[in-house]
Amino acid sequence: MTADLFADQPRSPSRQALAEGAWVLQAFAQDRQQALLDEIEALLAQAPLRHLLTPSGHTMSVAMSNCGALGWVSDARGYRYDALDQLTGKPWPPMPALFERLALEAATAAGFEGFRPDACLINHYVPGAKLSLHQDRDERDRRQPIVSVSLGLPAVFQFGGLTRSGPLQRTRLESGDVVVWGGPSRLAYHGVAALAEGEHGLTGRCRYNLTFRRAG
Ligand code: MD3
Ligand code: FE
Repeated sequence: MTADLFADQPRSPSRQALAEGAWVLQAFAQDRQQALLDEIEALLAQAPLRHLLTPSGHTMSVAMSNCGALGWVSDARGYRYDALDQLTGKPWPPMPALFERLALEAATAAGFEGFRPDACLINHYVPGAKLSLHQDRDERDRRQPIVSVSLGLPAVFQFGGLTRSGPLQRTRLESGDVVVWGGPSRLAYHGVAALAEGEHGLTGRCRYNLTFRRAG
């Protein structure tokens, strides 16, 4: 067995400012990774991963699903939040208590009080999958932060300013890292570079990202 088939070495939690209002909480979810992955597996059995169409008709390379009262969806009609999963015709599965707790704790650690997410987008990346530079602007209350949790293979996160053409900062996000975006960074452009080939001890050849939002 090679070293990269083992789970990551323990890392000590630390908080690092990425920009004003944006914090990387390194290893914040480290001790909950397997429990989070178990929940993800159960959620995806109820609301399977699927590749959504962008409004311009392209298929996204990242596969997605949701849990919580609202789910983020994209199709020819545009981007929006919807209470129903089009694939199953049913509401999205409820958000696990473990997810709600983690999102609240991470937001609090970054200085945002009382974060109660009603939407959790589950993103699934395999090597080559990427998320082009974009803003998250489909949520009603932009005073609420966004919390994102990385699991599995590492990703290079690209973080820009309030215009698409500004310089990009690049940060490597590893399994167990949590990022909180709020305040002046809430509408910053961001994306994820094409996932590199690899094998992770907990997820195999993929990365999950959980994105918690107050959408409604
Ligand atoms: C920066 N997902 O689903 S959230 C997304 O790794 C998305 O899958 C990323 O971007 C991923 O929309 C992680 C990162 C994120 C979310 C909101 C932000 C970064 C942000 C809002 C402002 C600035
Ligand atoms: Fe985003």
